[in-house]
Amino acid sequence: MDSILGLGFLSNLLTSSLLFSSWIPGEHHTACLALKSGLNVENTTIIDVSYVPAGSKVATLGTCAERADVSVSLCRVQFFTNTTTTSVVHGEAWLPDEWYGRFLGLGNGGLGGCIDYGGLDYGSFLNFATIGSNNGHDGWGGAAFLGHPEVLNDFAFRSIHVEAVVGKQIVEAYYGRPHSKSYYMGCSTGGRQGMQAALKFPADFDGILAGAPATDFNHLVHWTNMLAQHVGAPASESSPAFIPSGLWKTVEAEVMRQCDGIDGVLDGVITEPDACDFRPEALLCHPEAALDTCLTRAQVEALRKIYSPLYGPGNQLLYPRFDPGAIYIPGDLFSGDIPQRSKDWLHYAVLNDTEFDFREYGHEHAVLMDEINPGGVAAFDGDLSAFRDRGGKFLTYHGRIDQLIPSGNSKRVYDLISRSLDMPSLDVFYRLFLIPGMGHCLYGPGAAHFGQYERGTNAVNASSHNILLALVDWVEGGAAAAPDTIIGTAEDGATRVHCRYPQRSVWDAVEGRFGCEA
Ligand SMILES: *[C@@H]1O[C@H](CO)[C@@H](O)[C@H](O)[C@H]1NC(C)=O
Ligand SMILES: *[C@@H]1O[C@H](CO)[C@@H](O)[C@H](O)[C@H]1NC(C)=O
Ligand SMILES: *[C@@H]1O[C@H](CO)[C@@H](O)[C@H](O)[C@H]1NC(C)=O
Ligand SMILES: *[C@@H]1O[C@H](CO)[C@@H](O)[C@H](O)[C@H]1NC(C)=O
Ligand SMILES: [Ca+2]
Repeated sequence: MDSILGLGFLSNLLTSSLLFSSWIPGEHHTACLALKSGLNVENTTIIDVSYVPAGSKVATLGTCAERADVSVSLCRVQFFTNTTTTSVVHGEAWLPDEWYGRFLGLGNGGLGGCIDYGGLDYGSFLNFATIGSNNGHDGWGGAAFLGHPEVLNDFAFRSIHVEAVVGKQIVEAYYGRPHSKSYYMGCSTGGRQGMQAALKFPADFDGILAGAPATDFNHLVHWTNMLAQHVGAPASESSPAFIPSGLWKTVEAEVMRQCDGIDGVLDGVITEPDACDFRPEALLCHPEAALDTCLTRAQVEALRKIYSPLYGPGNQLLYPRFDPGAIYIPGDLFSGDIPQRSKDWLHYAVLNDTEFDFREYGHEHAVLMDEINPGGVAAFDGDLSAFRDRGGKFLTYHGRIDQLIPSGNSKRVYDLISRSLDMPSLDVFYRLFLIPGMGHCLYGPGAAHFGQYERGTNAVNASSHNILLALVDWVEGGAAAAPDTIIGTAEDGATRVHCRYPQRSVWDAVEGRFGCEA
């Protein structure tokens, strides 16, 4: 059994004592279908219950994906919960035959609206009873928020709480006993939801895995809009500052030329982007330069702003800078228009004016977003004392070439919590792993696979290489099992140790690899 989930002493303990080894074939099936009439959860309607054999593809709820993979045999419960008279959360519980007693809630992405089916498959594969929801509305966009403040509340803080409250009851009804420990996993908006859960409902989860959290959400939206504006959005055709996508390749190569070697290795990965003092003027056109590989003064000026932190008029920091090394995403920050998620947020949640013209956008809108803070979405609050005092464990990670949420924000959040709780080191309950060479939540030239998101990546079975399993070890094994490092695996199979902030990742020329230094 422990080869399936190489968790060392903990998994041995749990697999031997808690597995439903006494169930005979077919019994899962019968118990599953019995839930159709046997579930009675407040405000909740069961849509369907079905037993799904390993290796199936199933139709999904909602419009985000057509079909989903099911890797292990499980009981699937689809439901909706009325959170108020004007709002409803749709969700699914995937209850694997082979259950180790653990509960796992899942987050969402962007402004969605989309049940994380990849996460349901991954969680149930790792023997968690796994619950995902649609965040209170369907699809990737934010139109559902307009005129529906309770739908906004589901998105801002409530849907994950519904997963915990409703999901735990479904789990108990099916397996005939309550879960042992509860976990949460999400990235981006899912990271913000994890932070929100720890702040607002500190008893919901014993362990939270929150990737690239979109915390200080309103300022993140403002930063997104200002970066787009630096290159001329939303009317970039007429802007001398616009940088065409082809020229971004030149910029990225120049960033690497200036900063790749700072960490001692020319490997296409900038270990510490904050040590990179990128000078865009190196690309300024001079008479001999080829015009498609050099920049005008206006373009250089735009880059200078992009690679600087965003300050308000009173010189207060609003958001950290774009990480040098982060790679251009077509259709996003620098494509010449305001990204759709930002438009939706302003149109449907903040201004309630679908005609708003982004040529009018400015700092006053940041002030307005701060004032309204729809649903308390910001989740920028360092007081995690209730979560800590319950014994909760929080793991977070952030790719250092994140193109959508700068990794500096996770350092800033660490420092905010540290100040708020008066704890110079948060190691006893909160650990941040910074991942060199990883983009937003996953992928990149670095060692970007460490079990953070989905199946199908290398080395998912060992807690040394899998941050979700590392969280389980920490919650269930206590301080001695806290993760000091996480080993990531790159596309080519090479591995690298990732360090917890504020430790630094340092090249060891003797060993020929990176290690961590306090
Ligand atoms: C949920 O709301 C719908 C629509 O308002 C209503 O028909 C249904 O009875 C409610 N269900 C529960 C379980 O409260
Ligand atoms: C059930 O719905 C009522 C009324 O809409 C609400 O006040 C209550 O909090 C809901 N309970 C749960 C568990 O969501
Ligand atoms: C827009 O609507 C939301 C609720 O859906 C509300 O919180 C916000 O204050 C409204 N914005 C303005 C500018 O009135
Ligand atoms: C992980 O476990 C699965 C299922 O037991 C197995 O197929 C796979 O080979 C294992 N992977 C590793 C890296 O051990
Ligand atoms: Ca390097």
